[in-house]
Amino acid sequence: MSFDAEKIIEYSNKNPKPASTTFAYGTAGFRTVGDTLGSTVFRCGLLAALRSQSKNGQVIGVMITASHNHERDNGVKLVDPMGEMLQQSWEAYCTDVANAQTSEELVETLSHIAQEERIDLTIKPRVAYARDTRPSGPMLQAALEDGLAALDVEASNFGIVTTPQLHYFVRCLNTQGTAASYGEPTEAGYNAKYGQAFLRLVSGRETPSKLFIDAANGVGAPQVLKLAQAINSPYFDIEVRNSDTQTLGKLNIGCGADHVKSNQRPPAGVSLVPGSRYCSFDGDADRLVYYYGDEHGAFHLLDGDKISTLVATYLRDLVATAGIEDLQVGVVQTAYANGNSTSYIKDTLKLPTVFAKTGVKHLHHEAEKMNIGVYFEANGHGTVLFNPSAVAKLRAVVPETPAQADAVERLWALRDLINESVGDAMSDMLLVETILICKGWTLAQWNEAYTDLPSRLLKVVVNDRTIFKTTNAEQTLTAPHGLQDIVDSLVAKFPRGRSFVRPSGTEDAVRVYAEAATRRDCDQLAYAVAGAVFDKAGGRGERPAEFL
Ligand code: 16G
Ligand code: MG
Repeated sequence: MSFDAEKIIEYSNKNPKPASTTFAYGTAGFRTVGDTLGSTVFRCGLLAALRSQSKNGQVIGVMITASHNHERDNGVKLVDPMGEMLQQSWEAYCTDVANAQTSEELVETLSHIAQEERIDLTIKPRVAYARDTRPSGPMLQAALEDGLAALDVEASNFGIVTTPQLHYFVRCLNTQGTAASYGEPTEAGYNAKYGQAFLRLVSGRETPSKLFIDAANGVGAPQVLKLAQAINSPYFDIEVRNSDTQTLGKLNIGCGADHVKSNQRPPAGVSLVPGSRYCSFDGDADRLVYYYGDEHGAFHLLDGDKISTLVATYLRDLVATAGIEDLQVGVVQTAYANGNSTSYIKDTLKLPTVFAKTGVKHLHHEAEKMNIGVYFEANGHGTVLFNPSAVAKLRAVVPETPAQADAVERLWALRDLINESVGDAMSDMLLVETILICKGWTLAQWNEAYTDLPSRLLKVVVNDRTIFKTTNAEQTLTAPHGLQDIVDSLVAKFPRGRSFVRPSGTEDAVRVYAEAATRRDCDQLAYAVAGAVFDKAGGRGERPAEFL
């Protein structure tokens, strides 16, 4: 059995590759100007079909989104059968397929992959797909559908949903009717599963005040309204801001989780009232940050690190109350985690913590190694994983007291509340709300756990970012030669100083992170390191301004 080459070529000729562009499957798939992505998305349809066949006909997901990026951009990524990110060894295939220059070369590349992976091409491929609200979405969806038609895929279109919802649907489809059944693969099924788990956990407690949600003018807006409708309870009293998905030019502009985290200020359209509660999603609703304003007008951000410490503390305490021995809660962070959050986890919570490289797939794999792995990036992207040994231990408990029974029941309910397939702003928000309701905490009380060290993130544009190589979870540069020594000598000048340099996986730039005991020291360190990168490694455009 081989491909119907003629059919692939016919469809491929309808979706020609722009000759001069090279595409790369980066941290979160392909991402660039939406109008140039037609051939790439078409080809992802073909590759998703092969991936499905290589997984014995299980459903593979394809999501068309560029998350927090500008509306003119778009992107595409593949989702593996359990709702996790595409296995890394296949990323190179994606890049190869996207860059085949002609339709004939494309068929050759596909045949090569089929041989390499020993794929049984007689298996019926199955693919589930969705997109966000971007204007290039319909055009790219049509390109994807061409790819699916070219290989006779059994396809399910989930319409306009959040990225984590698509991950959830894929996992549901592949576990239906098994012991690992994850839920109904529909929007209503998603809302019922997470909504019911939430109500199980909070019923009987005091109802919280209204939560204002900044939906970045993206797909999270309509979806969170549907979730609220399904929950239909004063425990989830929300008001959605930045919910305009119709007007061009609004998506992620001046709003959304990335804007709030990067600029450390509230989004457009939201003026903070002391005592009120706020959170932001990003454009595809897989990131979440909370924030509030105090009576002195100061802005306080509760980012992914704060979410992770809140969740880890809650889980640790429940495990202790449940009296389950050898069930360890651990935390996975990236180098971007604020230094004080890491100290808090180690020294106060006394929980194990490890660093992973940036990007959900890296954190996810580290978290899988823990009994209960809590993973969050500082930018608000993350979730919790219960590995099979944790589930077995939970199942084996025979509670002796009502308190123990309650803790065990709550751990089960939490597992239902959490989208284990991938970080999910809506599910994470319900998790945070649950913990705050159960503790009776305000955002200010949550914020008391530790105080962030001042930090600064800068971007340096260089001639060639591929010359930057890192090790030690991206905290140490191994190339360009000598640059790490300079960073080390700068860091040594500042109390509690820490800084690292890494090439971005999503943009043509190098990122510089710095933190130190004071705002002034932190900024001096950040600009000194950025200046060194610019001078020693081919900086382009304007040299990062010295901090005065
Ligand atoms: C992508 C990643 C995000 C990461 C960011 C880093 C996923 C789904 N998304 O958005 O987790 O923080 O890239 O971007 O993995 P950078 O490499 O440009 O700094
Ligand atoms: Mg996102």
